[in-house]
Amino acid sequence: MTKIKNKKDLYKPLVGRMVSHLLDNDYAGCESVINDSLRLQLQPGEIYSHILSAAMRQIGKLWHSGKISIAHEHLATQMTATIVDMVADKFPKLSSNGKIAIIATTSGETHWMGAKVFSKLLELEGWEVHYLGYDTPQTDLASYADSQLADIVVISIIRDSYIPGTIEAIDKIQELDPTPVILVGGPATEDHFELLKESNVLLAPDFISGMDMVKDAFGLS
Ligand code: B12
Repeated sequence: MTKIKNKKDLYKPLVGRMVSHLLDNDYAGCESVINDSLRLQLQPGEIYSHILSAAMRQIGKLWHSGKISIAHEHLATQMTATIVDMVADKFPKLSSNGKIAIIATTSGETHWMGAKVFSKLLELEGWEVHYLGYDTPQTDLASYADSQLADIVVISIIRDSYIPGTIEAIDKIQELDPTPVILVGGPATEDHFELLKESNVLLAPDFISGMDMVKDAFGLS
């Protein structure tokens, strides 16, 4: 029997299969990858981070190197929305913890996958989630959070150019009373860590550490 040295050995073939099924418009194939992940006892955060996001990053590389077209990338992106829901539907959901989360990307940022994935992870942990999708103006995000008495506002940011808009949103949300916890996640947070840290928000480099931070902040196990 082949010995699995570490988890990377588990993830790699699953990612490869996911990429080819996404490019073949093969939902059943994608579901078989998710089912195999469950049999290997991968948790939702691992499937989202190490299988689905990793597959989308590979699709991005293939697109940038001209090996696939924008049409293929768009197909994979659309399929991913369904697969994000499919993963969550395969796991039991905790009962309600009575807390409310608002999740969005700010003005201009159209990369929605990180926000959608995090909304599913919070739902599985018993949160009431208001997932606003992408491209929400800063002022509207703050007033919506106010109207819902949100316990947490999660902002996902992929591109550097949206850092100023994200800081503007943070400032507006921090003027609310009561002030919700704010968590910012996504690749752009790593390059601008020091700047965002000054805003006194939680900064998460990945989905799994983001969920750990949320649990710590609210004393949830
Ligand atoms: C699909 C895609 C699109 C789709 C977006 C649909 C979607 N999925 O949301 C479309 C076609 C719309 C698009 C458009 C563009 N895109 Co695009 N896109 C991608 C692609 C291929 C996948 C994005 C994705 O879904 N990744 C999956 C995510 C979830 O993976 P991840 O970011 O690595 O996630 C990990 C962590 O970052 C973190 N994380 C991520 N989000 C969050 C959120 C929270 C709350 C937390 C806690 C953690 C967290 O956790 C994950 C691991 O645990 C990437 C390639 C890539 N490397 O990601 C390029 C990429 C993001 N795009 C890029 C670019 C440049 C563009 C365009 C400017 C292209 C153009 N010339 O028009 C436009 C900009 C649109 C805009 N106005 O914002 C660049 C961004 C470079 C940069 N840093 O600025 C990338 C990296 C490609 C590249 N290598 O150049 N894109």
